[in-house]
Amino acid sequence: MIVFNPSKTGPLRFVPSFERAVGGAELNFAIGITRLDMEARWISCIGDDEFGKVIYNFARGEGVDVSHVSRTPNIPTSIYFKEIGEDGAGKSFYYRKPSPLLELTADCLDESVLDGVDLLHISGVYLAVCEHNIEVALKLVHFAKVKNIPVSFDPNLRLKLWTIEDARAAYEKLYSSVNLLLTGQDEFELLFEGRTVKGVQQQYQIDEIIIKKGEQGASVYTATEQYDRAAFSIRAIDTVGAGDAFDAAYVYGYLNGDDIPERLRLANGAGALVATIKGDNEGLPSLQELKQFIGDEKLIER
Ligand code: ADP
Ligand code: KDG
Repeated sequence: MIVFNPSKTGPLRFVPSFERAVGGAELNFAIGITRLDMEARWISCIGDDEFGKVIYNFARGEGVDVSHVSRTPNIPTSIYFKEIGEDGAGKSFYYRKPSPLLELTADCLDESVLDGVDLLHISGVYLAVCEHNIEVALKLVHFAKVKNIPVSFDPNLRLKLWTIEDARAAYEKLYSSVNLLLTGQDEFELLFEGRTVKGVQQQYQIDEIIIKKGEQGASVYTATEQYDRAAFSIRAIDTVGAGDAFDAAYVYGYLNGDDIPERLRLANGAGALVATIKGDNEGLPSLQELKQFIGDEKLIER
């Protein structure tokens, strides 16, 4: 999506100007991965219009494989305006119906889309956008299972896009295929209505449930262990995208063979860095920036 970042904080009706940038949970995640020197392929459909060109070129410039991003002349590229509070918390105002994703159906994909892929990541925002997207996601998950590729899923619940009941019904179809469930604490409570993490994990046999807790850090639950890690201390400017950054760094660590405490450290670091900069993905760190921030490498400023 195109995101319009406000020139000042506070209610959108008092914001006179915006800066055009690029956002979208899935692309943020893909960029998070490429900044950490791993390869990412983004599957999507955007408008064949000026904003679509901005997104396409931006993704390509970040080194994301866009060979499976199609462009349609029939539906405009989606946009959203962001409101930012004094504490850095964001509100979204969407202009995305209809979505170009209407033209990306399950028939457009065959197994080769996952050739050379080590992990499939799905964001729940995608599922909210068009009814047939769950069918597309299930087809991809099927390909992933055939190829023995792990699946990570972030529900990224957006109640401005659909109801909690519709979200629950769609996500329910995925949980038992998910290896890593990366979710916010409030989101987990809303989705699972008071059920325990252990209970959810056992029911769907999810290898790891990762709970993101904003400035409180994050926790990971496996079948036998629980790991907790505090957040890094920062001044939050714009927290939108912190969750995607966290996911990308966690998945990076997972694929790199790092243990869970190390993955949590990397992920908390990436989430914090994104929250310190205005924009959904501008703050996504390179590997070196991340290592400097979490204290593994010395930072030479001048
Ligand atoms: P989501 O957007 O998925 O709900 P969070 O807001 O929980 O995600 O943020 C994801 C991660 O980013 C957190 O678990 C934490 O590591 C980091 N983070 C977010 N906000 C802050 C903050 N104010 N201070 C430090 N770290 C933060
Ligand atoms: O996670 C960040 C996303 O929320 C943002 O980039 C825009 O994908 C987006 C959405 O639909 O909210």
